Amino acid sequence: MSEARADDGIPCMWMRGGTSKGGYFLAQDLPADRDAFLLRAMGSPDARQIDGMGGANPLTSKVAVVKRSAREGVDVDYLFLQVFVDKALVSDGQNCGNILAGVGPFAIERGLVPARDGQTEVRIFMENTGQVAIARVDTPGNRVRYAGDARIDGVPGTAAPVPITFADTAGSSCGALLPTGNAVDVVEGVECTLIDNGMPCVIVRAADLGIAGTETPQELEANQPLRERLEAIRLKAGPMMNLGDVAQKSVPKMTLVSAPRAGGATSTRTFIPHRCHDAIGVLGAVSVATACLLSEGPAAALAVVPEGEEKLVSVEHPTGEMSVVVTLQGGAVVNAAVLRTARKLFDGRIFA
Ligand code: NQM
Repeated sequence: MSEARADDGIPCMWMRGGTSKGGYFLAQDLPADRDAFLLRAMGSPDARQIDGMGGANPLTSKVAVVKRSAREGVDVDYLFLQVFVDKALVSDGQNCGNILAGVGPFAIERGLVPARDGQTEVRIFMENTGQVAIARVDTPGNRVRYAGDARIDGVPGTAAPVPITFADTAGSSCGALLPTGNAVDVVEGVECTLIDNGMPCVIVRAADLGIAGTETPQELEANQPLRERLEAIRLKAGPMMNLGDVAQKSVPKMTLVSAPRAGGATSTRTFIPHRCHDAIGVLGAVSVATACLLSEGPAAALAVVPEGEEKLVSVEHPTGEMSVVVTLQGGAVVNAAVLRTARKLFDGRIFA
């Protein structure tokens, strides 16, 4: 923490990471009143975030705090912070695999990791959940390149690929992949899978809540009885997942699954937890993909998954799909890989 005065501004890079967007800071640059500073910087609490940089959606009100790592075999430590839009709350209670996509480029740009000529591997310790992710960043001529041919659903155009690999994400926040020990629990009369393979998620069949699973996020957000039902399930599921009282937390996420419609493994609509995601979170998708591989449960029953110890599980979402490549050992997912892209939008000082 620095003694920097907020009215002098603080160095910050604004980046798109995957399908999310937010401010990237070096840990040393943040002031002692970090959370108050970030709330002012984003313009929270306010539904429009009119007096700050936030985009009036949880997906665009995010922060990465990055520092050189003291851990062996790790380049940088990354702490993800969710700045709530309409509450005066900054939470480190979840990780974010989309914002993670910008951490490698940011770390190289800030000189925390030397760029190689070609591609640079950045090993990132995710402080929120205690695992390591490996990101590969395009660095021709020892400089980060953002332009490229990779396309991810939910983002227009193309950009340089940032492939990311995760290992050992099971039980990241809940202590176990299936924190209740069951693949199926009945919560509020609805069959659910309570799962955490990087992101705590409650997976329910869309049809069990009276929806098709093809609705737009706007239609689902306008469905007040559905939202109340989902929140009632979530509040019960939180303690069952070892997350305690989740009334003020952004986990668990609520994923409604239905049969795939575009050749994928499953089709999803995800509340994160009170807004409906236009796509799906990265680690959320890893958790849903893992649920598809269980022999029981709402996701597994409807899923179409390929054979083999290494599988591409395509998780369909409202704006396309997210491909998760999972590696199994003895039936358990030991490794997951996703393709993301990131883009530097702005580098300067932020005033709050
Ligand atoms: O699950 C949204 C996002 C996320 C989180 C959310 C994420 C992840 O799309 O790893 O990426 O679920 O809050 O950025």
